[in-house]
Amino acid sequence: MIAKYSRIAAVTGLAVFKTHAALAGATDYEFKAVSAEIKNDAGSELGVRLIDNRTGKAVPGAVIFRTQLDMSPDGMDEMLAKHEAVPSSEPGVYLYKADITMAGDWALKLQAKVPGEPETVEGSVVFLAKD
Ligand SMILES: [Cu+2]
Repeated sequence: MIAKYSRIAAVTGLAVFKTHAALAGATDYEFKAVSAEIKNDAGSELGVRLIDNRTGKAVPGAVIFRTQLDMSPDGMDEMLAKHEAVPSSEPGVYLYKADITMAGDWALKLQAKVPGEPETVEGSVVFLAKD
């Protein structure tokens, strides 16, 4: 009886794996810091690289339509920093200038539309601001 149950579980697991492989999704993408250390200063530059984890390659042409920069990693969810997108010369890298007002960990939270991906891609990238 136990053996029979295990066999069903194994078959079900395989089916789930196949479905996932066939359908790409938002979780195939990841935002990573270009440099995790930033200056605790006005006009500090933050860079993120959008990676397709299936290929390991950077993804250009994403439209990042919503961002928030806050100190949630240090328990200060309501502490926000003003920031704006600035042009990047490296494909797949997205840059921001931010007015950082406190040393410590900041999270840049992003929502993006990625070419060929119907789901919204979300990310949260932590930067350490140093004096
Ligand atoms: Cu703070």
